Amino acid sequence: MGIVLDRFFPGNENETIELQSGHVLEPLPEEEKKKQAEDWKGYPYGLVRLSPGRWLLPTNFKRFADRIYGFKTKSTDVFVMTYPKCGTTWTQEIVWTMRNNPNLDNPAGKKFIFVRSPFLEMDMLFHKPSLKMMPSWNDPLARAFLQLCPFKNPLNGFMLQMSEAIPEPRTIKTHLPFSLLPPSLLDVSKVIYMARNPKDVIISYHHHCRINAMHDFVSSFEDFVQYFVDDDLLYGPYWLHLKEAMERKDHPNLHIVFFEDMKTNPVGELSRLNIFLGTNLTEPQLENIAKYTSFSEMKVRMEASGFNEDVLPTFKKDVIRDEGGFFRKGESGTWKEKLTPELDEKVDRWIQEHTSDLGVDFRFGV
Ligand code: PPS
Repeated sequence: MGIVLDRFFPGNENETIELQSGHVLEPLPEEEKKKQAEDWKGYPYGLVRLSPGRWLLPTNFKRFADRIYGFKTKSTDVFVMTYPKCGTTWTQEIVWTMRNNPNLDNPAGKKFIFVRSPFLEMDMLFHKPSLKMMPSWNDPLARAFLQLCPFKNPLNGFMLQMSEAIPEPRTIKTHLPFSLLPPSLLDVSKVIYMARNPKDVIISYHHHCRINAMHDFVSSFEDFVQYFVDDDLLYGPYWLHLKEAMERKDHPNLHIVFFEDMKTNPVGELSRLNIFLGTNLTEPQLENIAKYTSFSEMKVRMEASGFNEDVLPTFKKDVIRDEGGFFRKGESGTWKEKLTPELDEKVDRWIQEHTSDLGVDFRFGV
């Protein structure tokens, strides 16, 4: 038996509704809808756009938007927030480990990451009738749901209810921007925002949208870059996502970290996190955690536990076999292998237009 989370049709695709966040959720124009349907096979119920911001999200977002906006946060919560592919999973593992497994001897550390650290809005992504989130009740996520939410209906938001139910201190993952999250988020809880240079984000996001049937991107790499610079990818616009974080950068409950800095100086970045989180870990503990959460160790550990195949059943095994899985390269600068001079110029122009005034100094890898 499997749980099919998308059985609820997300409603009339063509309706315009106002959300509690103040955004107006609208259908895409017909022309754009047609192109999306040709290039993306993972969005059978389509996508919606939210104004202001032009945020692009699955139609299913409207089922969860107000509940996410009204999500009751706690003072012990840490939200790990990023635009997709900026290193969320890495940061989640670091934060969870620093707070719950500082000596690397907690058996709970072996549990699948989403059981320990849920993905707040994940339910909206299960929007393809053929996708079964849980292959069986033996699945670790399904078992965790039964334990944590015994009388709850998973169809009302499987991950959302897990996010509510997990014990404190909660470490919660989200790709949503500040404006779609509870307005008091930073006053109540801590947020770690991870940013990554957009050129590497494009490469990683393209790979993700090809391996993951939730997106199922079937067009060319050139088209994907165009989607990015047009701000037409899920969770975009990238620059506005980053801008909303940068505008709050002086808030004491916000910690901004760059993928590239974490890569070049993990122990230094963990020391900064140690202060932000108030975890009081020793230098040797931080060094051990940096090693434990390095790309090579996380890849081996998580792939051995079936991360690509069993636990994320929406991943396409044939593409993974040929092109690598979720843990692709974990490096900075791999865009140089893939962006042609023309595409690179296009992205440079986009960076110049949109991000040069944000006060961020991207490092593009050596
Ligand atoms: S997702 O699907 O949006 O939540 O992806 P996200 O976790 O944000 O980002 C995935 C990229 O992060 C890389 N990764 C790591 N890099 C370095 N060290 C560690 N430990 C690590 N873990 C994950 C992952 O490989 C993706 O980047 P690419 O460039 O594709 O390899």
